[in-house]
Amino acid sequence: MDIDIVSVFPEYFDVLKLSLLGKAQDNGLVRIAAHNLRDWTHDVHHSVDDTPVGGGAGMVMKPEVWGECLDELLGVKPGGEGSDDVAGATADANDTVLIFPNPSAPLFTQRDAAELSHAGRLVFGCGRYEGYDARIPEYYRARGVDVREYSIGDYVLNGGEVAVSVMLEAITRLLPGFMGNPESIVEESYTGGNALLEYHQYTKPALWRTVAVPDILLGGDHGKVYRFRRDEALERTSAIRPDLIQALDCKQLDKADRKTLMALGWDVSQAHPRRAA
Ligand code: 6GU
Repeated sequence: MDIDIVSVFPEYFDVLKLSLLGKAQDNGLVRIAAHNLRDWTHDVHHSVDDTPVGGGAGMVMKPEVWGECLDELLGVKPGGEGSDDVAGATADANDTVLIFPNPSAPLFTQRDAAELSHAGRLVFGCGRYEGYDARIPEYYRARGVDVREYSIGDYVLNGGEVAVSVMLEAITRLLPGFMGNPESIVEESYTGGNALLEYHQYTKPALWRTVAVPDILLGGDHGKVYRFRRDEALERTSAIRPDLIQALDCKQLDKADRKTLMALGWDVSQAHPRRAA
Protein backbone atom coordinates (compact mmCIF):
# COMPACT_ATOMS: atom_id res chain seq x y z
CA MET A 1 0.00 0.00 0.00
CA ASP A 2 1.28 3.48 -0.93
CA ILE A 3 0.56 6.24 1.58
CA ASP A 4 1.15 9.97 1.11
CA ILE A 5 0.48 12.47 3.87
CA VAL A 6 0.36 16.23 3.33
CA SER A 7 0.77 18.45 6.38
CA VAL A 8 2.40 21.69 7.54
CA PHE A 9 4.05 19.51 10.22
CA PRO A 10 5.38 16.51 8.25
CA GLU A 11 7.88 15.72 11.07
CA TYR A 12 4.83 14.75 13.07
CA PHE A 13 4.80 11.48 11.15
CA ASP A 14 8.38 10.50 12.05
CA VAL A 15 6.79 8.31 14.76
CA LEU A 16 5.38 6.04 12.05
CA LYS A 17 8.90 4.61 11.66
CA LEU A 18 8.50 3.01 15.10
CA SER A 19 6.85 -0.23 16.05
CA LEU A 20 4.91 -2.51 13.72
CA LEU A 21 4.29 0.22 11.14
CA GLY A 22 8.05 0.78 10.91
CA LYS A 23 8.59 -2.93 10.36
CA ALA A 24 5.90 -2.98 7.67
CA GLN A 25 7.79 -0.21 5.85
CA ASP A 26 11.08 -2.11 6.15
CA ASN A 27 9.37 -5.21 4.74
CA GLY A 28 7.97 -3.23 1.81
CA LEU A 29 4.38 -3.92 2.84
CA VAL A 30 3.67 -0.17 3.02
CA ARG A 31 5.45 2.91 1.74
CA ILE A 32 4.77 6.13 3.66
CA ALA A 33 5.84 9.59 2.49
CA ALA A 34 5.04 12.73 4.50
CA HIS A 35 5.11 15.96 2.47
CA ASN A 36 5.24 19.58 3.59
CA LEU A 37 2.32 21.54 2.12
CA ARG A 38 4.48 24.69 2.18
CA ASP A 39 6.66 23.12 -0.55
CA TRP A 40 3.84 24.00 -2.98
CA THR A 41 3.69 27.71 -2.04
CA HIS A 42 5.28 30.44 -4.18
CA ASP A 43 5.22 33.48 -1.88
CA VAL A 44 8.08 34.48 0.43
CA HIS A 45 5.98 33.77 3.54
CA HIS A 46 4.96 30.29 2.33
CA SER A 47 1.41 31.08 3.39
CA VAL A 48 -1.17 28.32 3.29
CA ASP A 49 -4.16 30.05 4.89
CA ASP A 50 -6.31 33.17 4.63
CA THR A 51 -9.27 34.80 6.39
CA PRO A 52 -12.71 33.20 6.00
CA VAL A 53 -14.97 34.62 3.27
CA GLY A 54 -18.16 35.86 4.94
CA GLY A 55 -16.34 36.63 8.18
CA GLY A 56 -15.71 34.65 11.33
CA ALA A 57 -12.83 33.70 13.56
CA GLY A 58 -9.59 31.99 12.56
CA MET A 59 -8.01 31.13 9.25
CA VAL A 60 -8.96 28.77 6.42
CA MET A 61 -6.49 26.78 4.30
CA LYS A 62 -6.27 28.19 0.77
CA PRO A 63 -7.40 26.06 -2.18
CA GLU A 64 -4.61 27.12 -4.58
CA VAL A 65 -1.76 25.60 -2.56
CA TRP A 66 -3.65 22.37 -1.91
CA GLY A 67 -4.60 22.29 -5.60
CA GLU A 68 -0.99 22.37 -6.83
CA CYS A 69 0.03 19.80 -4.23
CA LEU A 70 -2.80 17.36 -4.91
CA ASP A 71 -2.63 17.74 -8.73
CA GLU A 72 0.99 16.60 -8.47
CA LEU A 73 0.45 13.77 -5.98
CA LEU A 74 -2.67 12.46 -7.72
CA GLY A 75 -1.46 13.12 -11.26
CA VAL A 76 -4.54 15.20 -12.01
CA LYS A 77 -4.19 17.64 -14.91
CA PRO A 78 -5.47 21.00 -13.68
CA GLY A 79 -8.67 22.26 -15.27
CA GLY A 80 -8.46 26.03 -15.10
CA GLU A 81 -11.03 28.64 -14.28
CA GLY A 82 -14.28 27.91 -16.12
CA SER A 83 -12.77 24.73 -17.54
CA ASP A 84 -15.20 21.90 -18.19
CA ASP A 85 -12.38 19.36 -18.47
CA VAL A 86 -13.43 16.86 -15.81
CA ALA A 87 -11.59 13.90 -17.31
CA GLY A 88 -8.28 14.74 -15.65
CA ALA A 89 -8.20 12.05 -12.98
CA THR A 90 -5.25 9.69 -13.14
CA ALA A 91 -5.52 6.27 -14.77
CA ASP A 92 -4.66 4.54 -11.49
CA ALA A 93 -6.99 6.80 -9.48
CA ASN A 94 -9.56 4.02 -9.15
CA ASP A 95 -7.60 2.37 -6.34
CA THR A 96 -6.56 5.72 -4.79
CA VAL A 97 -8.54 7.30 -1.95
CA LEU A 98 -8.06 10.93 -0.90
CA ILE A 99 -8.86 11.42 2.79
CA PHE A 100 -9.34 14.67 4.73
CA PRO A 101 -9.67 14.49 8.52
CA ASN A 102 -12.47 16.83 9.53
CA PRO A 103 -14.20 17.10 12.94
CA SER A 104 -17.48 17.92 11.16
CA ALA A 105 -17.48 14.77 8.99
CA PRO A 106 -18.98 11.29 9.55
CA LEU A 107 -17.26 9.15 12.19
CA PHE A 108 -14.42 6.87 11.08
CA THR A 109 -15.29 3.29 12.08
CA GLN A 110 -13.75 -0.19 11.92
CA ARG A 111 -15.84 -0.76 8.80
CA ASP A 112 -14.11 2.20 7.08
CA ALA A 113 -10.71 0.91 8.23
CA ALA A 114 -11.46 -2.53 6.75
CA GLU A 115 -12.69 -1.07 3.45
CA LEU A 116 -9.72 1.29 3.10
CA SER A 117 -7.24 -1.53 3.81
CA HIS A 118 -8.08 -2.77 0.28
CA ALA A 119 -7.06 0.51 -1.41
CA GLY A 120 -3.82 0.56 -3.37
CA ARG A 121 -3.00 4.12 -2.42
CA LEU A 122 -4.12 6.53 0.29
CA VAL A 123 -3.45 10.27 0.20
CA PHE A 124 -4.19 12.15 3.44
CA GLY A 125 -4.56 15.94 3.55
CA CYS A 126 -4.16 17.36 7.05
CA GLY A 127 -6.06 20.57 7.71
CA ARG A 128 -4.88 22.99 10.40
CA TYR A 129 -6.36 26.19 11.82
CA GLU A 130 -10.14 26.41 11.43
CA GLY A 131 -10.22 24.06 8.46
CA TYR A 132 -9.75 23.99 4.69
CA ASP A 133 -11.65 25.56 1.80
CA ALA A 134 -14.65 23.30 1.08
CA ARG A 135 -13.97 23.47 -2.68
CA ILE A 136 -10.86 21.28 -2.32
CA PRO A 137 -12.70 17.96 -1.71
CA GLU A 138 -15.51 19.09 -4.03
CA TYR A 139 -13.09 19.72 -6.91
CA TYR A 140 -11.31 16.36 -6.71
CA ARG A 141 -14.58 14.48 -6.26
CA ALA A 142 -15.86 16.10 -9.46
CA ARG A 143 -12.72 14.87 -11.23
CA GLY A 144 -13.47 11.26 -10.36
CA VAL A 145 -11.26 10.91 -7.29
CA ASP A 146 -12.69 8.87 -4.37
CA VAL A 147 -12.63 11.59 -1.68
CA ARG A 148 -13.54 10.88 1.95
CA GLU A 149 -13.81 13.14 4.99
CA TYR A 150 -13.80 11.59 8.46
CA SER A 151 -13.90 12.62 12.11
CA ILE A 152 -12.32 10.31 14.70
CA GLY A 153 -14.62 11.30 17.59
CA ASP A 154 -16.70 13.95 19.27
CA TYR A 155 -13.92 16.21 20.53
CA VAL A 156 -11.79 18.92 18.92
CA LEU A 157 -8.12 18.55 17.95
CA ASN A 158 -5.82 21.32 16.72
CA GLY A 159 -5.36 19.70 13.34
CA GLY A 160 -5.73 16.52 11.34
CA GLU A 161 -2.30 15.04 12.14
CA VAL A 162 -3.35 12.97 15.15
CA ALA A 163 -6.52 11.87 13.37
CA VAL A 164 -4.45 10.67 10.39
CA SER A 165 -2.14 8.71 12.71
CA VAL A 166 -5.20 7.05 14.26
CA MET A 167 -6.78 6.16 10.90
CA LEU A 168 -3.47 4.91 9.47
CA GLU A 169 -2.88 2.59 12.40
CA ALA A 170 -6.42 1.21 12.19
CA ILE A 171 -6.09 0.64 8.41
CA THR A 172 -2.55 -0.73 8.08
CA ARG A 173 -2.84 -3.31 10.88
CA LEU A 174 -5.51 -5.00 8.73
CA LEU A 175 -3.13 -5.49 5.77
CA PRO A 176 -2.38 -9.18 5.14
CA GLY A 177 1.00 -9.96 6.69
CA PHE A 178 1.04 -6.93 8.96
CA MET A 179 0.19 -8.67 12.23
CA GLY A 180 2.20 -11.50 13.73
CA ASN A 181 -0.99 -13.27 14.80
CA PRO A 182 -3.91 -12.59 12.41
CA GLU A 183 -6.30 -14.46 14.75
CA SER A 184 -6.04 -11.66 17.29
CA ILE A 185 -7.80 -9.42 14.73
CA VAL A 186 -10.75 -11.79 14.32
CA GLU A 187 -11.67 -11.82 18.03
CA GLU A 188 -11.46 -8.08 18.57
CA SER A 189 -14.21 -5.65 19.49
CA TYR A 190 -15.96 -4.05 16.49
CA THR A 191 -14.98 -6.84 14.10
CA GLY A 192 -17.84 -8.49 12.25
CA GLY A 193 -21.46 -7.40 12.06
CA ASN A 194 -22.46 -8.03 15.68
CA ALA A 195 -19.92 -5.93 17.57
CA LEU A 196 -19.55 -6.24 21.34
CA LEU A 197 -16.92 -4.84 23.68
CA GLU A 198 -14.33 -7.43 24.64
CA TYR A 199 -14.41 -9.53 27.79
CA HIS A 200 -11.73 -8.92 30.44
CA GLN A 201 -8.34 -10.57 29.91
CA TYR A 202 -6.08 -12.05 32.59
CA THR A 203 -2.68 -13.70 32.71
CA LYS A 204 -0.80 -15.50 35.52
CA PRO A 205 -0.57 -15.50 38.55
CA ALA A 206 -4.08 -16.71 39.43
CA LEU A 207 -3.93 -14.58 42.60
CA TRP A 208 -2.18 -11.21 42.37
CA ARG A 209 -2.04 -9.24 45.66
CA THR A 210 -5.70 -9.25 46.75
CA VAL A 211 -7.21 -9.91 43.33
CA ALA A 212 -8.01 -13.38 41.91
CA VAL A 213 -8.66 -14.47 38.31
CA PRO A 214 -12.28 -15.76 37.99
CA ASP A 215 -12.34 -19.50 38.87
CA ILE A 216 -14.12 -20.56 35.66
CA LEU A 217 -11.14 -19.45 33.54
CA LEU A 218 -8.86 -21.83 35.49
CA GLY A 219 -11.18 -24.86 35.23
CA GLY A 220 -10.32 -25.91 31.65
CA ASP A 221 -13.96 -26.33 30.55
CA HIS A 222 -13.91 -24.55 27.18
CA GLY A 223 -17.70 -24.39 26.93
CA LYS A 224 -18.00 -22.73 30.32
CA VAL A 225 -15.12 -20.35 29.53
CA TYR A 226 -16.81 -19.35 26.26
CA ARG A 227 -20.13 -18.67 28.02
CA PHE A 228 -18.48 -16.75 30.86
CA ARG A 229 -16.63 -14.50 28.41
CA ARG A 230 -19.65 -14.03 26.16
CA ASP A 231 -21.84 -13.02 29.12
CA GLU A 232 -19.18 -10.63 30.33
CA ALA A 233 -18.98 -9.06 26.87
CA LEU A 234 -22.79 -8.67 26.80
CA GLU A 235 -22.86 -7.19 30.33
CA ARG A 236 -20.03 -4.73 29.68
CA THR A 237 -21.50 -3.64 26.34
CA SER A 238 -24.95 -3.19 27.88
CA ALA A 239 -23.50 -0.96 30.62
CA ILE A 240 -20.92 1.01 28.59
CA ARG A 241 -22.23 1.03 24.99
CA PRO A 242 -25.99 0.29 24.92
CA ASP A 243 -26.02 1.68 21.36
CA LEU A 244 -24.03 -1.40 20.27
CA ILE A 245 -26.59 -3.71 21.94
CA GLN A 246 -29.40 -1.92 20.09
CA ALA A 247 -27.58 -2.57 16.80
CA LEU A 248 -27.35 -6.36 17.34
CA ASP A 249 -29.28 -8.70 15.06
CA CYS A 250 -31.42 -10.82 17.41
CA LYS A 251 -31.50 -13.67 14.86
CA GLN A 252 -27.74 -14.10 15.29
CA LEU A 253 -27.99 -14.44 19.09
CA ASP A 254 -28.13 -17.90 20.68
CA LYS A 255 -30.53 -18.90 23.45
CA ALA A 256 -28.02 -18.17 26.21
CA ASP A 257 -27.25 -14.72 24.72
CA ARG A 258 -30.96 -13.90 24.79
CA LYS A 259 -31.34 -15.09 28.37
CA THR A 260 -28.40 -12.91 29.46
CA LEU A 261 -29.73 -9.86 27.62
CA MET A 262 -33.22 -10.36 29.09
CA ALA A 263 -31.69 -10.51 32.58
CA LEU A 264 -29.94 -7.21 31.75
CA GLY A 265 -33.32 -5.61 30.95
CA TRP A 266 -33.44 -6.01 27.15
CA ASP A 267 -36.44 -7.09 25.06
CA VAL A 268 -35.05 -9.46 22.40
CA SER A 269 -38.35 -10.43 20.73
CA GLN A 270 -37.94 -8.00 17.79
CA ALA A 271 -35.28 -7.65 15.06
CA HIS A 272 -33.00 -5.64 17.38
CA PRO A 273 -32.83 -5.52 21.21
CA ARG A 274 -34.81 -2.75 22.88
CA ARG A 275 -34.95 -1.66 26.52
CA ALA A 276 -37.69 -3.80 28.14
CA ALA A 277 -40.69 -1.78 29.28
CL1 6GU B 1 -10.51 14.38 11.94
N1 6GU B 1 -9.79 16.68 13.01
C1 6GU B 1 -9.78 17.56 14.03
N2 6GU B 1 -9.12 18.72 13.89
N3 6GU B 1 -10.39 17.36 15.19
C2 6GU B 1 -11.03 16.22 15.32
C3 6GU B 1 -11.09 15.24 14.31
C4 6GU B 1 -10.45 15.51 13.16
N4 6GU B 1 -11.83 14.20 14.75
C5 6GU B 1 -12.20 14.53 15.97
N5 6GU B 1 -11.75 15.73 16.33
